Amino acid sequence: LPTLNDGSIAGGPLYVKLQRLIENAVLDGLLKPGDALPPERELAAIADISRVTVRKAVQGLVSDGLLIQRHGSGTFVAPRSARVEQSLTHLTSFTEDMARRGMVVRSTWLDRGIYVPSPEEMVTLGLTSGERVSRISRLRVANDTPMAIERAALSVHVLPNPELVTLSLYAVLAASGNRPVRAIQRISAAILKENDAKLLEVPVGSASLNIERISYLDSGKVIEFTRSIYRADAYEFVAELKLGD
Ligand code: 16G
Repeated sequence: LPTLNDGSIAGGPLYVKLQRLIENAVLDGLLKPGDALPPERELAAIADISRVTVRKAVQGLVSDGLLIQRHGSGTFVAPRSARVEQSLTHLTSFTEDMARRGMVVRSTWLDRGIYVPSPEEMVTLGLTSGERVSRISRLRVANDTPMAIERAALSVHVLPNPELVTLSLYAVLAASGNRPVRAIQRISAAILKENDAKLLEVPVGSASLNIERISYLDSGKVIEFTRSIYRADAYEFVAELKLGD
């Protein structure tokens, strides 16, 4: 691994830099699935950072599913799944998720406009009467594979012009100080019907993971109500579980 101070990794906290370094090493094939990570004290010496920082970086990558820890024998690069894995512990956007894996993101627009809200949108987004919604519906594609159909609804006060979203919705929200910081996500299984199956380029009757995300600002204000249909053969969700009290 190169050192953290050689300028090859952009700024940010040291543990994040170390995470990028390890992620890049995996992307570039320097570290392969099943490979052991050097011990904590060695990583600390190589990167010239404290063991506490190394531990924080490694634990983050374990929660993300990139690394696995085996008690007594160390930390390893997780076996690569045939599916794209999304962590259930971090609030990230599709663009960020794919970019982190070195995948090229593209979207096909299905719909983009301002509408009279449905009763469900009114309640979920907490709209006042007469308030409109911006809806953006996209087929999300990574490395030329259609991954998901995503239909997002936001108050026009949050997104006055849906045409502004070209690549990333969250980037547009961040620019106006509306990037959500918390979300509730529900995932359920479903079977794809004709139209959706066609868009996702899988046979009718294939399985999908249907996800509903309601995301919030720090103030508790609802920002986004999004329904997504993910291809079950292309995507899986990973969460680290801890014994609670
Ligand atoms: C993710 C979110 C979706 C959000 C989108 C923004 C899930 C299930 N959904 O796909 O709610 O609107 O990211 O992505 O993770 P963007 O910033 O790339 O447009």
